[in-house]
Amino acid sequence: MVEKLKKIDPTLAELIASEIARQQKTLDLIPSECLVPPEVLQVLGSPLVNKYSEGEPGKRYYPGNEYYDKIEKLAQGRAKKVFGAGENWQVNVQCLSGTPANLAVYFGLLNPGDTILGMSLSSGGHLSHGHKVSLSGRIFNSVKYEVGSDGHLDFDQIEKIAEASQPKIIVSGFSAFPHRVDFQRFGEIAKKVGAWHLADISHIAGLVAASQHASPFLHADVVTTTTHKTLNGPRAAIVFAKKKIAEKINRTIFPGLQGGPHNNKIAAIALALKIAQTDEFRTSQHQIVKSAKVLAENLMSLGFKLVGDGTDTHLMLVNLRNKDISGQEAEKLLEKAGILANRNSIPQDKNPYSPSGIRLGTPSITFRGMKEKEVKQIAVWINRVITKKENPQQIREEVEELCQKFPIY
Ligand code: DSN
Repeated sequence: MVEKLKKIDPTLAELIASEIARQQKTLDLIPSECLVPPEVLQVLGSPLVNKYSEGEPGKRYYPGNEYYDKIEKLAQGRAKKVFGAGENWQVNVQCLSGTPANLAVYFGLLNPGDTILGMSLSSGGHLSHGHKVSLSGRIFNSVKYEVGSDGHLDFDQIEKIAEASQPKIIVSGFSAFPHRVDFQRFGEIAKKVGAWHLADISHIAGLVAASQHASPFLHADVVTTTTHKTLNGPRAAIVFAKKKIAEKINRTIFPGLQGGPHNNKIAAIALALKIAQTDEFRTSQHQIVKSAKVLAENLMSLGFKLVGDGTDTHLMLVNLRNKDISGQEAEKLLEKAGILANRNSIPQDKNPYSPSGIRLGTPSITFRGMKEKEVKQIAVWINRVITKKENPQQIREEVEELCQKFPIY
């Protein structure tokens, strides 16, 4: 296969080889990224790519879908099993990714101008939770809540804002929030104001599947998740909805927002969900959280300030305001040292392009086999780059040496 590709398109073959080498030589601390098992990659690149199957299992607009029906049902059944979604839930595995999944929920359940209450970007919310540059904030009226001054969720404030703004949807679940989410409290507030509760568990889906984080299913009306973060599957998404509202969301996904589903991705979701039921997966999720704690503690003992003073998930947010360096500069220097960590807004930041934080996470390095010992070393490297301003090239050599001991495949 590789030899054939080299013949047909040496330029592309070279670029792919270079990217694989880059991944091998780099420490990926971006918390939304993972290291997909080779079998999932195989399924993604299988002949399942060749087919159209608009519609749903048993009700397609194309012939020849006997096996796709079975594959999609397999993915749906496993999704319900892995997340413990009971009889009153329906599942849709056709969404191409997280933002389309959230848009399908809004467009399915709301009318233009209705209010969505979500967390602000600088507090850790996601663009698709009502930010003004996203359709979620352009078509709908977006109201925001912030984390409290301690970096934690302030439910009194959230309840007050919900009562005042009367949203139709309250979004819980975040992109850059390092602590556990109390889905029950969100559910109670949503019920009180007559709103739907959408729990977006994209970041923590793997933790939820492995019981490392409480499940939202008893407290939400809709649960969305991408499948490529801690869940470690293909780049796609799943939408779970209570049966009474599922049809509206399903019809928004197809034919509202999408045409033919990507069958290779649906099969890869099915496989990722099978893997998510193994002891090995559960052990990895446990290690992800353990390693994140160790990284957070070590960084704090080296003088770094963390938003919310630590983590109890897979990610943390470093506040760089006391370090005389912007998030963007830190991101660049770390990249030169072979460490990928993305710049991120932190509370009170105004400009997401030039924020004062960086976001770090442990999923990718954990799936590579790294544990506490390596994580402590990583904290030292981050300190040498950001605080001591050592030559990143020197550190890069040390990083590459460690990476060699932990091959990505
Ligand atoms: N871009 C993803 C993240 O990094 O959290 C969310 O879409």
